[in-house]
Amino acid sequence: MAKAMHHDVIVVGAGFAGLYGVYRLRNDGWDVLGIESGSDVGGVWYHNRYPGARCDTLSVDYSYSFCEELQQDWNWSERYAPQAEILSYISHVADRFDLRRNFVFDTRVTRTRRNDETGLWAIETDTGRHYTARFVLLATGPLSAPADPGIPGLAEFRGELYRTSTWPHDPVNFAGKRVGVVGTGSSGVQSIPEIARTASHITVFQRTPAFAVPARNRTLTPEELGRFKQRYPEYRRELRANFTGLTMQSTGKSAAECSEAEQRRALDEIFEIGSLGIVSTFTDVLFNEEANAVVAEYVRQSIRERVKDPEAAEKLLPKTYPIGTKRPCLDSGYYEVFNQPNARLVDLRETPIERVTETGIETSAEHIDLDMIVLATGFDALTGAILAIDPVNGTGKRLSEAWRNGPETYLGLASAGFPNLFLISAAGGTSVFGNMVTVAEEAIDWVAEALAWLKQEGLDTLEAKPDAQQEWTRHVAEVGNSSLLPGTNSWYVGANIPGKPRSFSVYLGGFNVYTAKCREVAANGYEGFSAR
Ligand code: N01
Repeated sequence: MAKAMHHDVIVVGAGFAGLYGVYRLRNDGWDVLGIESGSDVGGVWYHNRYPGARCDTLSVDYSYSFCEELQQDWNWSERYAPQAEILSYISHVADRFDLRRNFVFDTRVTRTRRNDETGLWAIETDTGRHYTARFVLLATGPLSAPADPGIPGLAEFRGELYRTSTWPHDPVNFAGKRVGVVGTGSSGVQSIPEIARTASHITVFQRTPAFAVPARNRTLTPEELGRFKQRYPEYRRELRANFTGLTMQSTGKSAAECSEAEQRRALDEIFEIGSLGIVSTFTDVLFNEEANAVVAEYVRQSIRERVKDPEAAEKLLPKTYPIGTKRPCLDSGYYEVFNQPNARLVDLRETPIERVTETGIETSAEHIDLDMIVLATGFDALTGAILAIDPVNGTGKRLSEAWRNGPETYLGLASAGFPNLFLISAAGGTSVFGNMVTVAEEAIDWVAEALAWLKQEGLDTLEAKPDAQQEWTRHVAEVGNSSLLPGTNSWYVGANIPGKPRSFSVYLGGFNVYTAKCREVAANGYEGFSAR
């Protein structure tokens, strides 16, 4: 085997988190290498280039805050940025700070094993090149490992087969084609209207209807952007002080504290803005069934109004789970697709898919001929990309074994028994319930400060203590269990992956509370970690 190349720190992933990780740690004087499986920077924004892909949080929020000049110079063109613009932003950041020189691309990490004697992690990759590092940051993304939909016969299909999560770089032409889309989460809801625009026919295979509200996306005027820029640092501080790190719409009251007329007015207002903030209209939407039902029924009514055929509308209504317990979607013309003569909805709860054939999809009721199948079938969320790297500690214990009952972390930043392996935007933190860019910046800054502290103290190892991890994991579960989220089958709890242990492991105590806790731990000499 070729000799391993050594670096102080290895960062896996060149998405928002990995790029900032390399930037920050390099600035701090570490010899850092980033490893990325894609051919360039961007992470999920590099791979998920399906038509209609765009951010469903505000562009001015979903961007780096670490450099005032960067946020002053960059001009977002739309309220919700399309994938191509986000990718060119990420590319601009890589150019501006000359980050590509610290990365190897087209390189997938296949295994990560620690040697306790040397204190080094050995990183194996699919190119045959190997690396060692004392510190490893897994900036692999909570929604980046595609889930296998487990549909029999997929390999037999002779038409064109695409996945939204690994969309080709060359344009895909839908014109004159009979397209079948499987999946109606965010990726399906975003891509279906774009595909329906030019396909000769589209069949949407829906297993569970989504709650989607109109994005009301539009261009940002220079005046609007100017208003943000005038007070960007202050705006960022305000965001960091709230529950998600994102612009939130809320009455600040529980549903019960509002009269019916007030409830209606608040929902109308937020619905008109076009925001996922519809699920934070009242403080208890995710925690109280009655409050939840008010919002859920409001959105269901909006769907009834948008879909002309009452039978199709009925099938599109989400009725089996509380709103927000599967991630809601922002849509741009999704429900209106079902008013088009070239579109059809197949309700898989009535007629499940039996198999894919050479020429289409066979349900329990019929065979549907297709020229193209698009799988918008989701991700092995939160743990999939981390466990794909197969971290093994110095005693030979796999992280997958340590997490056999669900992920256990201390603050979402580290897992006991796996020293110097840092997790970014992972289970146990606010992760997917926060502004993913700010969440990543906070985690990276925390790790960078921890590494600087170790160096200053003449130490080189930081490891979560089992009791601190146990207590934190218990707390995360306790807060989660006070909400409605664990009760729904969703990717949040791993229900979309057969055999995955069911666990709700996102910290729902709030981004502001979480970051304060992380800072407090650091200020108390990395309380709950053993440093040596
Ligand atoms: O995946 P999903 P996604 N047969 O898991 C269905 C983020 N994101 O890629 O619900 C038939 O939400 C599955 O059905 P069911 C965002 O956080 C953000 O859309 O399991 N159907 C579901 O309908 C989002 O939540 C943006 O019954 C099958 C769908 O496929 C997360 O990524 C854009 C099936 C999967 O929906 C994931 O979204 C896109 C099968 N065998 C994504 N297997 C932004 O806007 C699965 N399904 C930033």
